[in-house]
Amino acid sequence: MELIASLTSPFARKIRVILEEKQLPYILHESIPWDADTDVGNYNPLGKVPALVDGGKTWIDSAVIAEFLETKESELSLIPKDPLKAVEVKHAEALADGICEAAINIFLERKRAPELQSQAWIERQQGKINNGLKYLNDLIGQKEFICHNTYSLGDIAVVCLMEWYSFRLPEHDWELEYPELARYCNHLGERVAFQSTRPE
Ligand SMILES: N[C@@H](CCC(=O)N[C@@H](CS)C(=O)NCC(=O)O)C(=O)O
Repeated sequence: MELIASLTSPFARKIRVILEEKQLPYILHESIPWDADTDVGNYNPLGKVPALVDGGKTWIDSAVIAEFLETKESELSLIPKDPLKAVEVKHAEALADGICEAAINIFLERKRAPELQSQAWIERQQGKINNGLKYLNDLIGQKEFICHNTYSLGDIAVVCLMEWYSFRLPEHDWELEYPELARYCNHLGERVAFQSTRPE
């Protein structure tokens, strides 16, 4: 398998963590979608990472790729076989990914020339982040894992989100505001798959 990814993308990191956790061999094809000479468009018409090539077929979107990887033989299952439990895990993933999209919107907006930046847009995105983080913090509470007392794709999505948020928007001291979420992320972040994929 060949994974088209940039090393800082939180969505691509989800897939790198899954591949490590499932011990599935792959080739990392590094490509930064924002670079002028990026080749991401050869793999994804939307010009986004991640994309995954396997057996002549190319898959796009981290949620789709995560589901595809579940079809591969591995001792570790990250999406439950039970349909309702699977939806609950994907719900947690969608929540984390949605918060991540809002955070990326702020990150990109801040890269624009100051006179072009919209404070109203930034505040709108920050509202989604704050509501989402409070929801996650309450959902996780004292638990070790977000769903069903079992490590899953939902946990991977949340840790990739929070570590990206700390990495790119460090001015928000969320660990103080959301202590349950912080405890949970710090604990899970010790797993080798997170350590070996952490952006510098
Ligand atoms: N829903 C997509 C989002 C992927 C995404 O937004 N990737 C960003 C990098 S973090 C990207 O490639 N952006 C380039 C662009 O939007 O043109 C997924 O989960 O894979």
